[in-house]
Amino acid sequence: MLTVLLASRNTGKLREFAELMPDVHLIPWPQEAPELPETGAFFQDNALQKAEGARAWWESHGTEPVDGVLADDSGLCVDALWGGPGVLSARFAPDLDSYRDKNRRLLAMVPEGADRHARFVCVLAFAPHKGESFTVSGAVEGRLAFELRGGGGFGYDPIFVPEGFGQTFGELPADVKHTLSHRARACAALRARLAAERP
Ligand code: ITT
Repeated sequence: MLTVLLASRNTGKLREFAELMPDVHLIPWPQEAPELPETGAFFQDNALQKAEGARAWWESHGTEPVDGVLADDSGLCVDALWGGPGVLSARFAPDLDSYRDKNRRLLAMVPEGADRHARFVCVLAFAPHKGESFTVSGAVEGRLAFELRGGGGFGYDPIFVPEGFGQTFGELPADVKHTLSHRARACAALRARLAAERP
């Protein structure tokens, strides 16, 4: 079984990775570990920065050997907001504490009658114990709902309706989200890449 350090403090992501990769032994990023900087302009830069930063820290502080370190940089890209909040999704509306309020703010920023197309994007970076890091990605197209719907998922799930569905990710069961989400698609690409490298 592959043992992977998951360089994320986002509990929503942690839960999803555990569900999406039940055959991988995932070690959560320890509480006492430092905050991982993400200063890049693109999802890919930030994912690599987090994975490699975590690998460097684990080399001197790790409590068990790992096959590699996984980091996820993701976000919601809204066409009517020129792709925002995008790479800044975790830092959108820092004056608001709850995602309920952040989601309301985001919806209020979209002008009436505007194109409501949006997509979730996920870039995963994998830094192997030894060797070169690489990234894979996944996306899911959809549109913004007109109000928050559903209490499932996390973050922007209650305002995102994936293409082909009438319900938001907040309303759809997790196992449905996992058949089509940006993170599920990126995980499938990661699995394929790892299988090719470790037949
Ligand atoms: P880590 O860096 O510790 O992993 P983070 O929350 O800072 O956690 P990101 O910088 O990648 O992670 O920010 C991504 C944000 O995009 C996240 O905080 C959510 O608000 C949102 N997001 C990403 N995937 C999502 C999903 O599947 N459902 C809802 N919101 C999502």
